[in-house]
Amino acid sequence: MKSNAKTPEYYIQLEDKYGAHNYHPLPVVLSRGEGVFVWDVNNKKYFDFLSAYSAVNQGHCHPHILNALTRQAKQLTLTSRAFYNDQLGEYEKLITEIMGYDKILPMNTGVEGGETAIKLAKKWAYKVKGIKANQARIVFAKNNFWGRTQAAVSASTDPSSYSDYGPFMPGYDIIDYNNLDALENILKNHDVAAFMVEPIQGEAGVVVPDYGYLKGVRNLCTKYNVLFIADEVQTGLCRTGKMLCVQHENVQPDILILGKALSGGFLPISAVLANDDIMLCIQAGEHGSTYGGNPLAAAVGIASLEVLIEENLAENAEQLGQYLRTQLQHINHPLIQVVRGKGLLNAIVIDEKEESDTAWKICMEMSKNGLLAKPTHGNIIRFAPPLTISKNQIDDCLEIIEKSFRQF
Ligand code: IF1
Repeated sequence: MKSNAKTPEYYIQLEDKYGAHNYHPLPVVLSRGEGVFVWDVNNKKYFDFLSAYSAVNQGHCHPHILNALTRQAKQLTLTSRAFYNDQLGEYEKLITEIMGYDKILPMNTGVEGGETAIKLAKKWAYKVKGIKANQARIVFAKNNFWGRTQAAVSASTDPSSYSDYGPFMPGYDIIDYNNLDALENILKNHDVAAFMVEPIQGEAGVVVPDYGYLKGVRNLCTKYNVLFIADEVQTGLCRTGKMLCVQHENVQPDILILGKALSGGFLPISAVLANDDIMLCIQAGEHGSTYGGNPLAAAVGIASLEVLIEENLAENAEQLGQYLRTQLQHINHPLIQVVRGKGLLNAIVIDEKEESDTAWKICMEMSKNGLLAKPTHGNIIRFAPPLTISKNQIDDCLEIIEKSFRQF
């Protein structure tokens, strides 16, 4: 049966009846995507201003990645790491050269990247730094978000993420984001193995730290012999106008976590990168994953990285991001309190309380007008289109956004 023979309500009810209720989606049922656009089951066309939380930086169904996927899918998809395959090494060589690290450890989801980074930091802490057994501590920033596992929600300060999931992972410390004094204070404890931080806090509402924060983090971590783990799952891969967000301050974290756009939306692919002195602390049999580093993912990863570079997506994100923010700031509307972001990772803060449903209602209005965005908290709307978007398309989007605010 053709999918458009059924109504959106049909699909919404199916998910509602048979799926867990762990999400509250906008009532739009999508069935097709191409570039910056998605279409619903009624063939209504939308600009995608979420990009699957920055997983689709290269645009939906990018032909170069699709080609790599189908070519490799017919050849060999999964071997497990019990054997070598002819794709993984090529991918490892490419990504380490691009990112500037000796080695990569391939995983699948972003949260597994975070888990892996922390395990790696702990190994290093015991084997190299000389922390006593089971004493290693990991420091996080308030309002961090790195996924849904027990270890990740143990680091969360958001009750909707952690409530009723205890007991929690021990050995964590939480400090204020964008506060170097707080960081220095806690790093004085010799048991601290690592500070794990997002260069821009995504889920917190696209919170951009002061310029100099990342350099300060780098310097303090070096001074106190603590590993700097950068969670670039959302900010990485050209989203903020550079290949990596930390490159805005020219710093290199000790451990880098990537995910999301590493596949341009085709597969869950994540990666942890580090130099040999750290990465080789994990030996054979001490960490792994059935799907991590599979040949299909490796082929898709190569193609996804190629698109980012060949299409100059960092530069496009930087230029169009500046333009988008400037134009958004020109929309004179009493509800628009702040426009902030970097590159094409942006947010509008609505002049309302966090519990309000204004942001949701504005997203509904924009959806009617052909643009999909999702609120984060009740009063923040994220604007993160695919990085392949053109200036003309941004202008069309600005028209939709302005109109939606006026109609509201
Ligand atoms: C959900 C937000 C985005 C992440 C950072 C690791 C991960 C994420 C910086 C884990 C995941 C997600 C997951 C998605 C919603 C989402 C999100 F709304 F929470 F804030 F992107 F903006 N580090 N982010 O942002 O990656 O395991 O999911 O592959 O509902 O959990 P994952």
